[in-house]
Amino acid sequence: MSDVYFERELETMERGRIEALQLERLKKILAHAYGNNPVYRKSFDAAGVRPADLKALSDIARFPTINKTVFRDTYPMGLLCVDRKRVVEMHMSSGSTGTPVVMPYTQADLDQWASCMARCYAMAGALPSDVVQITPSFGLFNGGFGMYHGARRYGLFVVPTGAGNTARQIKLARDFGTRVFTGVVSYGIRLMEELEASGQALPELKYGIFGAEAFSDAMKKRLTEGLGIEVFDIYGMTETGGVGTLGQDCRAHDGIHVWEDHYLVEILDRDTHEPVRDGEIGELAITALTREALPVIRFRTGDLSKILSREPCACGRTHLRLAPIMGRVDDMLIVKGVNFFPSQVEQALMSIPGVLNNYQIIIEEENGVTDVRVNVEAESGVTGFAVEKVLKEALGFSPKGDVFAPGALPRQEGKAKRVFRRLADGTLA
Ligand code: DLL
Repeated sequence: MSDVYFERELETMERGRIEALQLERLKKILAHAYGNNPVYRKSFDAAGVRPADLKALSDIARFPTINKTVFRDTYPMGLLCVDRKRVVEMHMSSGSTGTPVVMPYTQADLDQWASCMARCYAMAGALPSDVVQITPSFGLFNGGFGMYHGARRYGLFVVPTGAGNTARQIKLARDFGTRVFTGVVSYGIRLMEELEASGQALPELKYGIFGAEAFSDAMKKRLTEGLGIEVFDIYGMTETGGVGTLGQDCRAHDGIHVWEDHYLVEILDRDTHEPVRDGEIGELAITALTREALPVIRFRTGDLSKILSREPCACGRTHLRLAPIMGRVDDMLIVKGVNFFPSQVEQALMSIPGVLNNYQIIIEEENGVTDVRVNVEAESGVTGFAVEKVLKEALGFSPKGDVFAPGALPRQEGKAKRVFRRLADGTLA
């Protein structure tokens, strides 16, 4: 397969060289965090480890893990590892609990972000001077600016629309000949629906880069076919430095390549937090090897995945591949003794002909028993009974299924909210 690269040599390094580079960088970053931040120093001291104890990559397991709580407890910048005067930008996610997570950047961090993101554009097949339309919002959310920094680095022509106003997005895509469309997954769906409803097409459009939300294979297929483009699953988060820092799938669509020269990947057992073997599902933990202002060390992301392969890929890249994110550790629902993830509900719903793309999973208590109701938009002819049958086969129990007319269920700007709880007064939260 012929492929486009942004940093060919680094993206195709043989595994021995990747691991040697990781070890060298890991030693440096542990010393940097320990030497320059009291929160890290205290936590290493409490675990009885020093940066100098790390002799091999596997020794990372001796160091303490962190999670979002540390960010929240040290708000706004208690994890900073450089002089405050060197910080040039910040991004922030408020998450579902509303307590913010802040990521500060030095100029070198912005350059690192731009390079990771530029690799993602190249990996999708984009060429310098292609037109890219950036629809995640520009602001505290890292999506808009990250895609912007990377596009400038790669030399794309940026149409920075930001979020919303789909009719205008379509007009601009036509007027400027957008070849690469970027967005959160639910915005890709919105674009597809609006094009279908208005009978328009975007003949210049070739690539869609979507992420920030769980992305079932069935939804990828719908977007690929509905938009008539090649669809990519891009991954990243505030804590690792934003969209694209962790990687994306390539044109072989055989897992998400993680930029291993910049990040060390571990998959941990969800309960014990001990590393698991390749191929086993667990919580993804990330150590940032090349970030200055706030390098995360063994950050438990809350995302569930598994390592698919460390072998070279058909695209020529050698960086390991992760399974698409299956859901978040705390997203797992337990109803009638059955554990399942919202992404399984999506996968099942999208397999039903006539079922549309907008749905809600509602957890409700009736007489002290937890139950689940799935609301979905569908074309006429699809019955609640048919939906329940498919859900029963997929999940192993029967949630209630209610069918709504196209456009009847609420939609959110930005990341879609899919799971709701019914409060005592009947409203959804
Ligand atoms: O969502 C970064 C991003 C922006 C990625 C635009 C892709 C496109 P946060 O708001 O900090 O950052 O949310 C990070 O979103 O831990 C995952 O749970 C989820 N997430 C991000 N990308 C994917 C993906 C951005 N490709 C959190 N598939 C992460 C599934 C994803 N979940």
